[in-house]
Amino acid sequence: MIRTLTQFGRLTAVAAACLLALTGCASTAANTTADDTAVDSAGITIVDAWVKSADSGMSAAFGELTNASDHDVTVVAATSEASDMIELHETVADDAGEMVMQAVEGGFVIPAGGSLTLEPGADHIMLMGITGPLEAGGEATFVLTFSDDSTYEFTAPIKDFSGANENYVGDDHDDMDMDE
Ligand SMILES: [Cu+2]
Repeated sequence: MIRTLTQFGRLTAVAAACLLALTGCASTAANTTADDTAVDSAGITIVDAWVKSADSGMSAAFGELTNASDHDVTVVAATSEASDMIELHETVADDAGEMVMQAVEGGFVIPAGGSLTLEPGADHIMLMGITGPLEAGGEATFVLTFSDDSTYEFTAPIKDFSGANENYVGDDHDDMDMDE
């Protein structure tokens, strides 16, 4: 019973966040004199961005996203020439207590006037299938899309890193493990 209530509470919170996002979009659209600060991308910057080097398969991108605006901003998608498919991942403990990563529902929320850190073992931008080797010393460019359809582009250096090997909770579990 307690577990059910907790899950329900979480779902309610997610639903409330979605409603808030929708309300934000609606009021922006209705306000024809909105200045640039109303565009989600206007207040967003990323610092210390980096991508994990990899020969093939999966990799991940990290960094600290800062939101200088007065409203929460939600990253709903990311794209890059470095990977055909990209997901926004969170890392959680599964029923057995093992840390696993999975697509985050609703995207990454960067709080108003705050920041969101993407780092190994936590939230990250998941490159599901890199299009070529990512070699340390190189760089990769990403485009983030926010819930109001505005976008933010950044370029991140590629670095060697031995961690960030959480298992992926996907349909094809064995094939989705990150190789070293
Ligand atoms: Cu991941």
